[in-house]
Amino acid sequence: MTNHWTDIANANVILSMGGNSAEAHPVGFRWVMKAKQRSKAILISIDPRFNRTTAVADYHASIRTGTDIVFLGGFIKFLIETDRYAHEYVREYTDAGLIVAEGFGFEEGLFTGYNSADRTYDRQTWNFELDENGFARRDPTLQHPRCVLQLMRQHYSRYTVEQVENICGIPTEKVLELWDLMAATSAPDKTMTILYALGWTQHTIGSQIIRCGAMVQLLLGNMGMPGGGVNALRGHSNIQGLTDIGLLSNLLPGYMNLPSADLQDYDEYMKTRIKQPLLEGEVSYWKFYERFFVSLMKDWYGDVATKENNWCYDWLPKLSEPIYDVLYAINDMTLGKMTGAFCQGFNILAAFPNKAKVMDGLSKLKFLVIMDPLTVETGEFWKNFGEYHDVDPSKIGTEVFRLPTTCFAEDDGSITNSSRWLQWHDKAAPGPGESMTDTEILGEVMLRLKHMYQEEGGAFPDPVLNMSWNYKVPTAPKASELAMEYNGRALADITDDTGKVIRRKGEQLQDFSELRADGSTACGCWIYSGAWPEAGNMMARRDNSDPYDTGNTLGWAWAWPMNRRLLYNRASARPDGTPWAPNKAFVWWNGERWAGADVPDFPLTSPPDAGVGPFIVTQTGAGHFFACEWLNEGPFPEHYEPMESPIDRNPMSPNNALAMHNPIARVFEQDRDSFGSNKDFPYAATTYRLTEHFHYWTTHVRLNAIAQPEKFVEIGEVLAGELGIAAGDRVKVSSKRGFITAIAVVTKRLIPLQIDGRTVHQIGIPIHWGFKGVAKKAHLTNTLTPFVGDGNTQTPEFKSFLVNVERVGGTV
Ligand SMILES: Nc1nc2c(c(=O)[nH]1)N[C@H]1C(S)=C(S)[C@@H](COP(=O)(O)OP(=O)(O)OC[C@H]3O[C@@H](n4cnc5c(=O)[nH]c(N)nc54)[C@H](O)[C@@H]3O)O[C@H]1N2
Ligand SMILES: Nc1nc2c(c(=O)[nH]1)N[C@H]1C(S)=C(S)[C@@H](COP(=O)(O)OP(=O)(O)OC[C@H]3O[C@@H](n4cnc5c(=O)[nH]c(N)nc54)[C@H](O)[C@@H]3O)O[C@H]1N2
Ligand SMILES: [Mo]
Repeated sequence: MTNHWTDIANANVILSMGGNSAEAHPVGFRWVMKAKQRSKAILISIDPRFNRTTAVADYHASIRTGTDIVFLGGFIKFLIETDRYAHEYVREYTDAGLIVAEGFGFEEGLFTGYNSADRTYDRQTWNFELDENGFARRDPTLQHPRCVLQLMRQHYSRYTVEQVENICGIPTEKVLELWDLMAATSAPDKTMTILYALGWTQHTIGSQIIRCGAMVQLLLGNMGMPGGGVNALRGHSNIQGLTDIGLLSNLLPGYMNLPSADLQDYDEYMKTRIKQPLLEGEVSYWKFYERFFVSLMKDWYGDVATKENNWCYDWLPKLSEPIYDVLYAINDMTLGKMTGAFCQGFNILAAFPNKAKVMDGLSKLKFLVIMDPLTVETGEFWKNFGEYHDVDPSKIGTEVFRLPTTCFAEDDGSITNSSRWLQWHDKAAPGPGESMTDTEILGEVMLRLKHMYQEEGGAFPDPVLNMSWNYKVPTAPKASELAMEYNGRALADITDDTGKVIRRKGEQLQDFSELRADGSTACGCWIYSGAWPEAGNMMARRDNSDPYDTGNTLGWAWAWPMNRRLLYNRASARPDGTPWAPNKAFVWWNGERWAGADVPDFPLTSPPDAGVGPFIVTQTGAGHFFACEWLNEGPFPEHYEPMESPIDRNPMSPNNALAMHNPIARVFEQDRDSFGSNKDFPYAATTYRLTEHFHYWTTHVRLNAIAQPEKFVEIGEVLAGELGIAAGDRVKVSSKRGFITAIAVVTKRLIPLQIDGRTVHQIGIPIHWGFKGVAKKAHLTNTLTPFVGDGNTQTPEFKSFLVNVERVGGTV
C-alpha cells in the first residue's frame, strides 16, 4: 500500500477493482464503511462477479476477466481529452514534460525492440533524451510531440469507450457514468483510493494493470494524498514482510536485487544499481545503494566482509535466469533437474497451477521436506485418496520428511501488514507435541549443514562456514535478536559530515540515514532500520492517538520507511508547500520545515522552492507515466488477451498474432500444448476466496467446515438454463489440463457479457477444499488452471482461463 488501512476512511471515492475486500479483508473493510459513513464516500466495485464487496457498493460493473487495462486506458484517454486531469499536479510532480529519446515507438501492439525468437525486448529505446550533462530534457509546456504527456495521449487514443464496451463487456453509458465519478476526484479537495488484490495481479499482464492504476492516480493528483494512493491488499498476514525481507529468489532484503550472471564484477554490479539523479538537484534515493548493500554483507559475514574482498560479493549467487520463481522450480522438477525441495508453510500441490504438472514434478524429486503444523495435501501427494486424488504410490519414489512447526500464535515476532506496519506480538501458547518454531528448525538445519561442511568438505563451503551466527542459543535464534539485527547497529563510531560522532560503536542505529558504505555499519534489512533503535522495540508501541484526525497514529507500531505512513506525502502539498485543500491538509511547509500529520517523505528542511520533486525514490523526483525500462513489456500498459481467451483476436491489435497475448508472458516450452481453445472450452473462468475459509488449511477446522461445507462453482442463470443445470446439480468443470466436480450454485451474480461480437459466459470457482481435512473432500481447483506467469513477477494466471461445464447427475 502507498497509503494504509485507516487512511481509506479519508477517501471520497473508493475504487474496488481486482479485489473483494469485504470477503478477503473483512477487518480492514471497516475503513471502507467508515468512509461511507463519514463523508458519504462512493464505493465502486468492478468485478466479473457481483461479490460481497459489491453487495454494499454504490456502483457495480461486471467486467470480463483480464481486461482491466482497457477500462483504465480508456479512462486515461477520457481524462486527457475532457481536460479533467489535475493540471498543476501533473505539470509539477510527474514526468509528463520529459522528452523521450528518438527511436521509441509502438506499432500493432508491440513496442520497439521486440525479438520474437526469444520473446524478449531490447529496452534501449525506452528512455528519456539526455542533455550534455546527462540530465533528461524537459518541455514545461507539455507540447513537444515526444514528451511523455503527448506520447501517452497518442498511445491511449486507441482506447475508445466503444472498445471498452467491446472488450470488457461494460455498456458505454455505465462506463461513462463511472468515469465521471472517478474524474471528479481530480479536484484538490477530493481523493479516490484504489483497492486491489489478486484480480489485478494474477494475470499474464498483472504488473501492467497495476501500473495503469498508478498512472490514473497520478493524472488525478491522488498520489501522496490522504484517501488516495494505490493500495495492494496483501494476502497472508505477513506476506508484506516476506517481500520486504527479500524472500524471493531474485531479491535481497529491502528490495535490493541479486546480480545476474553477467555481473561477476562488484563495481559493475554497483554501477547498475546506484541510480544517480536524472534531473539536476533531485534526491534519487537509490544513489545510496552501496550503503544498504555493504551494511547487509557486514551483517551476514561480519569481519570476514572487507573492502578488499568486495564485501564477499563473490559469494552471492548470480542469476543465469531473470528469476528462479516457483513456476521455474516446478518446471525444473519435471525435467528431473532438481533433487530435493523444502516446502515451508507452502501447500504447493493445492496452491500452484496445473496440478498434474506439479504432481509430476514432486514425483521426480528424491526428497521433499514439508514444514507445516498440519498434514496438508502436499505432504501426502504420494498417497491415494480415491476419486479426488487418484494416484499409484508404488510409482512414486520421493522420500517425504515432515517437520511439524508451530503456528503464528505459538511464536513471538513482528508481522508486517499491508500498511507496511511492523506489529510485534508475543507468543500466546507453546506449540503442541513435537512441533518446533520455524526459526528453531532452520537454526538446526543451518548448524548441521555447517557441521557437515566442516567434517566432510563439499563444493563452495565458504558462504555457509563464514555466515555470522551470533545468537545466544545458536539452534534457536530469538525473534528479538533477529529484529535487532534487521534494524542494524554501528560497528565503529559513526560521524556526520562535520565529524561529530552521532552513533557510538555497538549502538543500535536510529534509522537508515546512519548507514555507511565503508563497513562501519551492519544492517539486515535497510528499510526496517528504525524498528529497534537504542530506545527499544518500536514495533511493540500501542499508542493510537491521532492528533490531526487523519487516522495517522504515529505511535502505533512502526511503519517502514522511517515510520512514515503515507508514501510520497510531499505531494499532499502544492509546489509552494501549502495544502491542496484545507480538508486534505496532511504535510506542509511551516516556514522552517515540513510539518503535519506524518513523517515527511522529503528532506525535512528543504524549502518548497528548492526545486526537489516529491517522488524521492525515482531518478527524476517525479511520478512516472513513462516506465522507462522498469517493466518487461513496455513503458505504457497495453492490453493483451489472457493466455486462454474466449475470443479469437485481440481487438486492440487485431492484425498482429504476436500481440494476441502478452508477448513476453512466462511460458515454458514444455507447456506449449497445455492451453485450450475456446472451441473446446468456451467459458471464461476465474477463481477466488470465501470469507469462511483460508485457502486449504481451514478445511481442517470443524467450524469452518460447517460454515462452508462443500466445493461449489458459480454459474449464471442464463448459461445454467442453456445447459440444463439446476441449483444443487453436480457438474463437471474441465480445462485442457483436467477436470473437477462440484455442486452448481446457479446465480444472478454472473451475467453473460457481449464481447467482440459474441456472448461470453463467466464461471466462478472458489479455490478452497482439497482431499485432506475434516470438510467434504474435493478435487483441487488448481487441477484446472494454466501454467503460465505474468511477464514481470511470474505470478500465475489464476484469474483468467477457459473451461467447459457439463451436468454429471447427482445432486446435494
Ligand atoms: N477469508 C479469507 N481471506 C483471505 C484469504 C483466504 O483464503 N480466505 N486469502 C488471503 C490471500 S493470500 C490473498 S492474496 C488475498 C486475496 O484477496 P482478493 O484478491 O480480494 O481475493 P480473490 O477472491 O482471490 O479475488 C478477488 C476478486 O477478483 C475478482 N476478479 C477476478 N478476475 C478479475 C479481473 O480480471 N478483473 C477484476 N477487476 N476483478 C477480477 C474475483 O471475481 C474476486 O471477486 O486474500 C487474503 N484473505
Ligand atoms: N487457483 C488459484 N490458486 C491460487 C490462488 C488463487 O487465487 N487462485 N491464490 C494464490 C495465493 S495469493 C496464495 S497466497 C497461495 C496460497 O498458497 P499456500 O500459502 O500454499 O496456502 P496456505 O493454505 O495458506 O498454506 C500455508 C500453510 O502454512 C501453514 N502454516 C501456518 N502457520 C505456519 C507457521 O508458523 N509455520 C509454517 N511453517 N507453516 C505455517 C498452514 O498450515 C498452511 O498449510 O495460493 C495461490 N493459489
Ligand atoms: Mo496470497
